[in-house]
Amino acid sequence: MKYFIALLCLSLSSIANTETLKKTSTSQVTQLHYQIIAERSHKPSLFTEGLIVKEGYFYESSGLYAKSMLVSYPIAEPASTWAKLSAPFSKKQLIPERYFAEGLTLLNNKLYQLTWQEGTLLIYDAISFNLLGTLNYKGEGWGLTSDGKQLIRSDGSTRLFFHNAENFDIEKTLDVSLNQQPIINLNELEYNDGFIWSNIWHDNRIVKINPTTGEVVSILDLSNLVQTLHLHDPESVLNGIAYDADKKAFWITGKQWSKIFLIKIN
Ligand SMILES: [Ca+2]
Repeated sequence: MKYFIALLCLSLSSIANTETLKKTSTSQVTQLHYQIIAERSHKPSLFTEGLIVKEGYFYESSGLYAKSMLVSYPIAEPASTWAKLSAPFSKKQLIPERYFAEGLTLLNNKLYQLTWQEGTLLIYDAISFNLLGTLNYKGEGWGLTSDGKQLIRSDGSTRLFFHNAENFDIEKTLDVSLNQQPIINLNELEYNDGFIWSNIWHDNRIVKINPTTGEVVSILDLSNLVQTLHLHDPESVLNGIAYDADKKAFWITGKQWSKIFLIKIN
């Protein structure tokens, strides 16, 4: 009987511990709210793999073999629908057919563009779009961002890689977790104000990650926004997040989407 009571106490205490853990972990991860404050057109021909904003312009990396490109275009667009649809890119750099372009970031007036399985980082002058050089890496390239010092890469796993910006050597890795569980398929990235924001491939949620611990601190669920687009291609997934310092808000888009949305997150 004594043994039974001891066992009962033990299991009750372990249930209590599990409950405490659940409460602690769910209370740590906050659900973020957002308001759409503006929207503009986005060419559905763009298979968005990387999106950034700098001084009134979008810079976008578009993927797929034999179709990949790097483009820039102004945030402000013409008023008429026809002009919106036909507006040319401000700059456009076609990528060699053997590369599938992926994540994109800007650091010290250079644009850095990943390739999916080609292990090649393409480096451009941010003004002219001239190719300055390439660097090699092992593994896949998915998302790319920068904290102003290092280049931060995702590869579709739960891990983020912090690279030296000069030689692309890996200086640190970070395993990302949500409620103590690994979270996989981390895709397009955006560093802002001390946190890393990440799209999750084939998921309508964006996660906000503590870059020191790897813990997801907040979740932004954009399911309602995605539904307004009535997308048909299963690959037309949410995959574009860019912080606009002028507007103090985030631009959001996805692969083959017809719109980019400006949202305030709170
Ligand atoms: Ca981005």
